[in-house]
Amino acid sequence: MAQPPRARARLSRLAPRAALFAVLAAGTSGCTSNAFTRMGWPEPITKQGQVALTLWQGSWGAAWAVGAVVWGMIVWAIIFHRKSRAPGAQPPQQVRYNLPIEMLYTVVPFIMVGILFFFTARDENYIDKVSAHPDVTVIVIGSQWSWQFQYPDYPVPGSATRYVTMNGEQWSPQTGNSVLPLLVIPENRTVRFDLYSRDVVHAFWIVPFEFKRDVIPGHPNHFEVTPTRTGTWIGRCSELCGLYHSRMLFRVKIVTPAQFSQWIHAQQALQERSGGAQ
Ligand SMILES: [Cu+2]
Repeated sequence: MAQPPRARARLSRLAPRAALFAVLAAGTSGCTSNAFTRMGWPEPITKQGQVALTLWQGSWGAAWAVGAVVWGMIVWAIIFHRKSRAPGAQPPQQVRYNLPIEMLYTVVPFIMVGILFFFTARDENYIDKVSAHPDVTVIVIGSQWSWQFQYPDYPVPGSATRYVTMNGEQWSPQTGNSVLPLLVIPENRTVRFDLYSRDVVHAFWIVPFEFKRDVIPGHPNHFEVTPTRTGTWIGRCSELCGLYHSRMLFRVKIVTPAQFSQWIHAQQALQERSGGAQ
């Protein structure tokens, strides 16, 4: 349909501005943060998390590339293969039962799935890998509705658990985050988690690890990470485990190896004096 000249003139005035706005929006958001390129994920704080993020971004990149090709072909077909309005026009030549094209339809998706499968399997193997001798081991015990952390490499003779143990309390509006169980781990060291449950199924989740794992009664689970950044985060239970599931939180502190050694030895001495974690 032909547009009136005034509307067409306005469109041609607005189009460059819209294009400029799109370029600016993409440019400025890219400069201030790369949240957009992470497609909703937080910044990873472990080596394994970085691998998961790269897989996520690669999958999106592949999906956008396939989408661009498909949309391009749709637009091309719409523009160049419209039905002719000429009287007596015939339908275009049909390509049903064209063997090479039908084989292409079948083989190309198989190749795409194969490529996604390859990278997923490779990265999953890396993320699931545990070393024979991790630098630090943490025993994680989930129970309704809190966590306990034990460090079996650091004994506390005479205490109930025999190791350095962090208890804390469940989150409450009165105390807030101040008494949540505290998990301290060193940066740039291999840290192994052994997961146990005292009652029902929980799940151990530190969001910027880009990873969670179920904590199942009678079925010990484990995994290993190498933290890459110091800081403090909140950990969660991510498996609905009863009334106060949402309050099953803990604090995670990643510190330098020197700070970790200082902290764990201070805890050891403190808990030895007091007969264990209070
Ligand atoms: Cu739970």
